[in-house]
Parts: sequence; structure tokens; C-alpha cells
Amino acid sequence: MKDILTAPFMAEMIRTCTNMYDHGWDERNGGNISLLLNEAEISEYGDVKRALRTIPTGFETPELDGKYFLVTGTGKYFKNVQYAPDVNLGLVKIIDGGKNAQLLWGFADGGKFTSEFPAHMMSHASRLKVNPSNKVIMHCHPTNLLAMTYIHTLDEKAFTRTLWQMCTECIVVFPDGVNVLPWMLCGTNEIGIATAEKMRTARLVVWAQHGLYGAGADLDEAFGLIETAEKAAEIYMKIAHLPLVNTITDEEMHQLEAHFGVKAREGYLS
Ligand code: 2HA
Ligand code: ZN
Repeated sequence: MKDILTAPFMAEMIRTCTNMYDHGWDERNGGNISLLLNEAEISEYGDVKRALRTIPTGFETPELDGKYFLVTGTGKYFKNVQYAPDVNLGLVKIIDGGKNAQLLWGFADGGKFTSEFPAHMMSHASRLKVNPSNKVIMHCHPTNLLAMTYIHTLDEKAFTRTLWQMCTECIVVFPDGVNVLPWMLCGTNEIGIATAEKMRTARLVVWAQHGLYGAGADLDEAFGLIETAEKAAEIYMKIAHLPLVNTITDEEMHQLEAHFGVKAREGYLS
């Protein structure tokens, strides 16, 4: 049996946490990631049938029963993941219709999964219905997107259009746009349900005055989505207080749609 620390998905998870920390998106214990794995991927890395302990979740996600997730730990710092992956990460199997998670590896100091586990698992269930190859839910606190939620309307169409107008490639990378939740108490089932609902129609969900959720088929895709939206927000924060002389017109957005074979969210372009 191979050491799970040598698994490609583990290397990628550790690299991603480090990279996100280096981007300044995950101060202190900010942010969390969950990565869906299948049994074949993990079976060569030790006896995944043996549960170290069972951790109650406080919610139900029957769609995820029997599924495996590599997930960041509650209270853990992204900056430390690379130095102690077995303390800061855990591999869990969802059982009992989502009511419990069996810990198979990690959280070696007695810890447990992120406080945002409800939002993660409910969002996985939601995204899998739209895209069966979705594997990643990623949450972080990107500076400019967060700043933008203080000065820009939270109307989803207006918010999306502003981001699309900030860099040419935005509409190509997230033609589905970004959905937005108003400020809500984090770490609760309620924000989990609301996030999962928003994930039905977009892979990016802004939590106003808090941060961002991204979904993707792999860690790179979820990271790239967040990176692109954050870049757009950065441009916005640089120019919002200045007179606007030029923009990307809807006519030009339609050219991008045609050239890159993407379809902008229905009703978002004139
Ligand atoms: O715990 O980002 O939303 C880390 C968080 C909570
Ligand atoms: Zn957060």
C-alpha cells in the first residue's frame, strides 16, 4: 500500500492551499476546500474501509452517500497545510445519508472538517446535478471581490456585467456569471442551503462582505475561476472612482461569445 501523501491529488491539494494563501485570499483560518475523490483513486493508498472515527455533520445530503472527500480542517491555516497535511486535511466518507462522516485519514490532532462543511456538501450535491464531473468546491476571501461588495450593488446581473466588463476574457471564463448572497451568518446550514441553491445556476457565488465560493471539475478550474473573477474585481477597484471613458460593449461581448463558443447567461446581454 502506498503512502497517501504521495498521491497526485494530495500534492495538488497542498499546492492549491499554499497558492491560495500566497494570493492573500486565506488569512489565518480563512477559506476551505473540498475535493471529491472516487474509491479507485484512493484504494491504493491504505485501507479506506477502516474508519478512524465518525463525525456527525448536522445535516443531510443523501445524494452524497458513500462519496469520499479530501477536505480542509476547521480552524486550520492554509499556510500550514504544506507543513502538516495530516493535521490540516482529512479524508472522509459520507455515510448515513450525509448525517455522519467517517474519518479515514488526517485531522491527526483530533480535529474535524471545515465549519463550512454544510455549504460545501450541499454545493457538491447541487453542482453534481448540473455537471456530473464537478469535483471541487472552494471558498476563500479574495480582497477585491470582497471590497467590491461594499460599493457595488449586489444585484446579480449588474454585478456579473461589471465583472465581465473589466477584462475581455471574463465572459469566456464565466459565461454563467456570478450569483450573490447578501450578508448571512456563516458556518450554518442556512447559508449552506442558500449557497447550494445559488450554485444551481452559476459556479461562482459571492458571499457579500465575506468572500467567494467557486466550483469546478478540478482544483485548477475552481482556482482559475476565482482568480479570473478576482482579477476583474481588482480592475474595478482601481477604476471605480475614476471617470469611465471606455468599456467592453455588449456588441463586443457577443463577438466573444461567437468566437469562443460560449453562451452568456440568458438575459444578461442586450
Ligand atoms: O473558517 O472562511 O467562512 C474559515 C472560513 C469561514
Ligand atoms: Zn470564509
